[in-house]
Amino acid sequence: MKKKLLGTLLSAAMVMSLLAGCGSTATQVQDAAADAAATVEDAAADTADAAADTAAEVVEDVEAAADAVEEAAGDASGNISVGFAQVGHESDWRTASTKSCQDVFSAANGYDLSFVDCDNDEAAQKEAVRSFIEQDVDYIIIDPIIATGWDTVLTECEDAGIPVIVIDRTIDDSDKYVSWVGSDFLTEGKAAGEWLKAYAEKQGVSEINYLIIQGTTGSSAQIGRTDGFREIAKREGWTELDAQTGDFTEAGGQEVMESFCKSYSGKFNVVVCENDNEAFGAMTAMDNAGVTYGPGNDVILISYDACTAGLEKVKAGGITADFECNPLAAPTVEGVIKTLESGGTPEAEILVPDNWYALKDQIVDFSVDGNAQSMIEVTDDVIAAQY
Ligand code: GZL
Repeated sequence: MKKKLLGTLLSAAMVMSLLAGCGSTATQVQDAAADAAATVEDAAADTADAAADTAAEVVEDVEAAADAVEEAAGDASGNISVGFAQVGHESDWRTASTKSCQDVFSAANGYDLSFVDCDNDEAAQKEAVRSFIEQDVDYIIIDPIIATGWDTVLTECEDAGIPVIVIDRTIDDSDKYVSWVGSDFLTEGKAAGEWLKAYAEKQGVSEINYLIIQGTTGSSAQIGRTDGFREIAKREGWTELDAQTGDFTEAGGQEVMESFCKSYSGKFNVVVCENDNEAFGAMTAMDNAGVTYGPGNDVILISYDACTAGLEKVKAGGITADFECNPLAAPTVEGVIKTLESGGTPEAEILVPDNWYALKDQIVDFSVDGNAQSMIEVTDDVIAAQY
């Protein structure tokens, strides 16, 4: 293109010199000069456009090369890239779940983990998943803060060809994921209810007036535990005085229990906390309100998770019974990924086992859906081995 511009310039110069040399009028020379200038300007513009096009092509080529290098680097590491959108950091259970995933999906084990703590923010969690799509990770793991609102972003994962594995809580409005690995929350709720029935009979408690401090509203853990316990409560004719969310946090549990102590003073004899951290907060509130709880006291205190600190509260006679939800699902999730890597088809649903805990005198025989249940006596050794 430069040649064209150069040729045009030379041609214009030749015309000017010929006109000047053969006695043309000044007007003729001016007109010719204007024509020549316009011609040169057009040629220069064409040259500039061509240069711009070339530059854009060069930029595209450089970007493509950079992408190729980045992809090659990833492939060269040989590591499997995993994006994990975690609920947040709201509880001891969550801390154990996060550690389990970070321990399993480590570089030493052949993984490049992109971990996002979504701080209990549903929008942030969707954003994290979309960032994993942008990164073009090999797998996406999601612990969904709440059970609904997932089909759009899971469709984007499917369109991007990235398999999704759901851990812990469930997604109830889309099936665009490979596997779910977690606990049976409905059974946890039923187990708490069936245990209470058997324990109340043993203790000679004929009337049950209970309060529930629920988990994060709309999370499958909250839904399952509430529904499971209420199924038994309804069958046994117990009275539910109130149910409010403590959002699975200690502060939330304390705040709700403070309100309950004011509103239902002297009227309740059972408190169900849908995780240990809420129970810790509820204990503080009941202490401050002069309400006694635990074996041999005014209130039967039921909790879920059975984390180490929760079992310590059982041992100390605070929590009466604790219904575990196992947070250590990461090794099972890794098994799903290994199956996929080897071209296999993993199971769609994989349950991790839960146990039920109490002190010796609070262990009773009970069944859930006709299945006899065993309980683990809380001892120092059991506490030391817990998550
Ligand atoms: C249950 C899990 C819950 C725990 C809480 O599987 O999602 O979330 O019970 C945690 O401790 O906050």
